[in-house]
Amino acid sequence: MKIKSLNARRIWDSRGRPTVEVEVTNEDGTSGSGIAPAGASMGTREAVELRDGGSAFGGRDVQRALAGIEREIAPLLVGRDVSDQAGIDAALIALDGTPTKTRLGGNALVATSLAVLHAAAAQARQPLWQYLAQGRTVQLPLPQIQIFGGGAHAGRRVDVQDFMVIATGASSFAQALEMTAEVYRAAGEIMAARGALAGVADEGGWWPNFARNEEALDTLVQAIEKAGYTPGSEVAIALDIAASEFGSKGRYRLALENQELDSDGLCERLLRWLERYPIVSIEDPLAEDDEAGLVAFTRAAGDRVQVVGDDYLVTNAQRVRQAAAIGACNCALIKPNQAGTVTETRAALDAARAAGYASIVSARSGETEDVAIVHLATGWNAGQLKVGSFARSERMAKWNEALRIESRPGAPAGFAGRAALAGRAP
Ligand code: 2PG
Ligand code: MG
Repeated sequence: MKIKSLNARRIWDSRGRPTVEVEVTNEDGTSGSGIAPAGASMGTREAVELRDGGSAFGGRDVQRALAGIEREIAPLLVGRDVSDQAGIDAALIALDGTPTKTRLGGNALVATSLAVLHAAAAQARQPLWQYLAQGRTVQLPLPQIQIFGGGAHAGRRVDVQDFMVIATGASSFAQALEMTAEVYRAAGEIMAARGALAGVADEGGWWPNFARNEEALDTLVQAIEKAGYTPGSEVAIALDIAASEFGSKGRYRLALENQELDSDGLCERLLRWLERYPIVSIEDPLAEDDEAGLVAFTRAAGDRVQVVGDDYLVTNAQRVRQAAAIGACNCALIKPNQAGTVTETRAALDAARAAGYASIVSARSGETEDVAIVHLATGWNAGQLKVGSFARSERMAKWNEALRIESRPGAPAGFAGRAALAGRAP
């Protein structure tokens, strides 16, 4: 089926910032749209967002990205076979011509690539996850869901970025959400009782009014217990340290504790947390430039817990292969806009799989009502999904979409559950 037209427009994301939406219409009238999300804590090697600069909207307008789509991308894609995702993505990469998509913008490319994918599924008259599964047996992913936001998503109120839970005891996606809803509510009640409730951070997690990073972990355990679950075996903790945000060149500054640690010191601190708390997954434990630290941490903890690479791997197949060769991380975070196209995103996932890594398809801190990542996680059988917290509709739209996928006739073959985690859960 040929692409008949391609249109782009500026819409607004969950932080009220401009972003790019692309709509692809096929010759038979079916269509699909894709929206670029936006990170706040970004890896330096990610596909680059094209923003206008200047004073309007804090320099974040996307008129240049839209102009590139209209003038260059649309003429290139109109008339092409919409189901040739690999060919279209290769043409987009060649048209941009830069290693990190600086000319046309990773935001323009990812919105286009996702729109093409959606339009291909629409003309095949299949839900996206099913179109991607291509008849293979797939499962709903295990969700990691934020309870407290921190780091760059909460004005750096605490150093650690994401304090999340994983419902390790759940046997369906629906049950995982039920359990998480109770923990989220309990955490809010605990904060309210302490007089510490102050709204939510960028991804909907409770604002982290804590005196120490450990206090957030203690509160998380209390919330799990208050919700009636056994920490670890029923509901466990996942962290995104996002260490690149507070450290580089082997020096880490924990502002909350007013401490500076070297790479070994941060490793030791995190290993102590692994002993004291029921943590099953830890993302970016060291900064993206601290490869030796990531290897050392993975060697020390990778058999017990999932060690996730985000800023360090940036959804790049080549970087995943390099990491696997030296033993850094055992799980890859998969974000389409870090790569820039659907095909490159899939290649990173395939590289993770080939290395024996687990994988987590992930949203960004700046999101919209777009639910594509839920379909990617399910249809590609990624095993895990990270979307932010259990509040705000840009997050809930995704959790709710997973419930629709799980409950409709012809649903995937069950739920990945705790078996999707790398490392051995406690
Ligand atoms: C991350 C993401 C999502 P951001 O670091 O994993 O939490 O944040 O989109 O700001 O990079
Ligand atoms: Mg991260």
